[in-house]
Amino acid sequence: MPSAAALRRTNSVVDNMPDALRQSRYHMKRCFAKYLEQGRRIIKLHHLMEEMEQVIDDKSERSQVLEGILGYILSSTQEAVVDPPYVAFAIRPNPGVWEFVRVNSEDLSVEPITPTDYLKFKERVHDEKWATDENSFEADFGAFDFQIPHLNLSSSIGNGLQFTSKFLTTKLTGKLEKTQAIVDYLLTLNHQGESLVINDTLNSAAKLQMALVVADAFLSGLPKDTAYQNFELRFKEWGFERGWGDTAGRVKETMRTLSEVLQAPDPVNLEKFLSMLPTIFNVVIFSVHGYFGQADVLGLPDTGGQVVYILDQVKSLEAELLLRIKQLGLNVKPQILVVTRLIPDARGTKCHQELEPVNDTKHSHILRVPFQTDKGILPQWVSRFDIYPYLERFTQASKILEFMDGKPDLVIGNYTDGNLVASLIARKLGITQGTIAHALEKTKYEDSDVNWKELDPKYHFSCQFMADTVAMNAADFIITSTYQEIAGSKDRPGQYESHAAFTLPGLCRVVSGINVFDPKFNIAAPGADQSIYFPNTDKENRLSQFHPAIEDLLFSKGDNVEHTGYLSERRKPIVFSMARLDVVKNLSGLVEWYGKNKKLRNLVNLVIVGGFFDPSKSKDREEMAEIKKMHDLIDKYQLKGQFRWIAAQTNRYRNGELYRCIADTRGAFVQPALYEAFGLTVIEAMNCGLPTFATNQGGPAEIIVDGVSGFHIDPLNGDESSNKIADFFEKCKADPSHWNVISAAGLQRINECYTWKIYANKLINMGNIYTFWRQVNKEQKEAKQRYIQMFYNLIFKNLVKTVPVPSDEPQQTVSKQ
Ligand code: UDP
Ligand code: LCN
Repeated sequence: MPSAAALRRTNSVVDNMPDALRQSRYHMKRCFAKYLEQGRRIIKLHHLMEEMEQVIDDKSERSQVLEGILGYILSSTQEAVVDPPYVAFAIRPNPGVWEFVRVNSEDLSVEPITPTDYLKFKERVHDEKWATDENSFEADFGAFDFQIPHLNLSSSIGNGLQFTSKFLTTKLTGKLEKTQAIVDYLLTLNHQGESLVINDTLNSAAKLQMALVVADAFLSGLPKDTAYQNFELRFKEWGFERGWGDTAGRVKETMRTLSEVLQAPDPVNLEKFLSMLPTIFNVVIFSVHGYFGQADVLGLPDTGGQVVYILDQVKSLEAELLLRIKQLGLNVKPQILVVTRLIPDARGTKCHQELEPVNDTKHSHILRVPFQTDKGILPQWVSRFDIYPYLERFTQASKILEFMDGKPDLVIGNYTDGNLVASLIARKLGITQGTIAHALEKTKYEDSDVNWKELDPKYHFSCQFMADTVAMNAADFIITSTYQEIAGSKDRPGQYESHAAFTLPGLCRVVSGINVFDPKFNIAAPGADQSIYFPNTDKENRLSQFHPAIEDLLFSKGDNVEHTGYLSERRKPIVFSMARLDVVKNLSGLVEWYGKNKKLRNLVNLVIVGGFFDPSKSKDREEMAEIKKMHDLIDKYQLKGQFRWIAAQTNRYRNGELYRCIADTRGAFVQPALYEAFGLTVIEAMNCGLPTFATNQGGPAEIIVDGVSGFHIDPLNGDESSNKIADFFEKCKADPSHWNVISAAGLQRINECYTWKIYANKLINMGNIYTFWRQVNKEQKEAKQRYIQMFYNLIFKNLVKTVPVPSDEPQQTVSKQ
């Protein structure tokens, strides 16, 4: 396809479109006539192209038309809406950047239109009356952001922290008085009412600046490792409180950084100084729907990587907080509370226990709060899609405060439900809020916004999209695992980007939902616990106690409750995959690719972990269908002797060793998902030294550098993908060192970018810097909060009433995708 270089007069697609259409006028008129044939409708790019191919059936004529600007414009088009005589186009030349036009099919004239007009085009397909009603409800969250600076380069999206520091710098630059905001902020820092850093004696920038000069001269005369206690009293007299550092050397460094900021603010020193401050001690993390537990929960509905992520996050966060607090010279214990749902009907898990310490931590706990209905405590699990009626009551700040010594400093939500609850608590307590989506549902279902009425009875997307929009607007900062989660890739819009402008016809037109150029977006990728997932070559730490069980799991002959199928040639390398047995994870796709590809079957065995083999054991409709499909594929491709199917595994330590045993066979990990938001299994496998092939749809495309630290595969092109895997093994057969090269490059990639240490450091820096930003930006934040509150009360709460509260009958589940 032609590139943006094809654009002529300006960079705007809209400006170039009239010329482009004029050049191919004859063909274009026929194409537009074809588009109009079926009347009003929404058309996706591949259909636009297919219909064009039908009209211009001569290949060389078609490629002539598609060369140059028109081809570029069409390849950047996400969708079009036909509303005779017009066709409206939504064009996305770059991640996060959209242009909308309408083309009159009669004379091919082109007019730019606003996002609002484009949404109206879409609505007319579904609900004309509402679309044309001048008083239909419109939500415009962007209207409150006029003072907030935005990035404008697609490549800068997700670098919010750096940009915020730059913007703050401009606010503080000028006369010394401009830095008073820093002094005012420092005066608010305290731990349980005890002042930190400075006290009222230093209540102006001038006084603080002077005191820093005196302190610096004094510290220069001390050995670097002198403990703070040795000069604490003198510092107190000058107006300094604890929190600058544990030794003279560290205090001096922090003070110097502040002095430089006061003298002439610059973003690097400002970010460094704010990150050094004692801001965060107590953190509350919400992960509401459950099952949230430390054992025996993986494999239960809705319970996947989010639980793994949070447990690892808590451990790394506590370790980082302990280190920082020590370095600040404070004798304070951090506290982290994961608040989740207490489920009386716990199905053999500990999810009915109110309080549980988090393993391998000293100060972190899981607090479980039950869902209340008018009849009392709700005993059973409810799907995350049906969770909305319980969330407001769940938001009991008092319960949390009971367990914490004082107010939390930071609240972090996870997934729609946790993020909404976090927003409500943060507002109530006036504290900093971060959100993590893990996965937003909106992009997973085509046209899920305009089709909300059909989907609502099953998924309650109206509640979900509104809750997500409320939370992402209320949040002080948003943590994402990848760039693509925010702004997608060249061809595919990001998960957040899909909330920029969307519409639920008959209910609400969101003309500005979220701006992906907002500096609140930050990428902080998770890691995998490296005490569990480490390379197979690390012989000393291998968990050999699991080897007999793993030997049985992989190679024993007979079927049992844990495994079915067998591997007759155990010398062959193993291609391995592990996931929940959801449609979107596409494990059955991998089995089919393998079944079809003779070359691959000759080279390797296939082992997958996921779900159950017995459909009657599953409660989930989609999982049942996948189980059946797997059995059919085993028969169809006669996989006995080459394929082992192992049921879902819940022991992480054994799973770690399992990955390594697969690496011992010089095998590979394959993640074939149709779409994957991030993909923890990808980094687990890479940590264990397994060469990894992962979907190019979503996060894994960013984790792996194709051909260097692993490989990308196209889940929609099974033949190409299975050949790519086969080629790898063929190459390894000819040159065994190839396997080592890819394995080592995978590990290098992990250690450079995907560790929990890197994550925790970034997260606490975000907590510190956005807490300051909140204070500086107070008035505007309050105005926006009022709007969000109104939206929550007038729209969201009414939608919640449409979600049924279950009786005692067993519930139907819908699987997480
Ligand atoms: N997992 C597991 N047993 C299974 C399937 C998955 O322990 O049978 C773990 C896997 O190791 C990973 C998590 O569940 O830690 C899945 O996370 P991922 O991000 O890959 O997908 P999600 O389930 O969150 O969509
Ligand atoms: C949810 C998902 O769907 C995965 O892609 C992520 O890896 C997981 O959460 C952890 O963030």
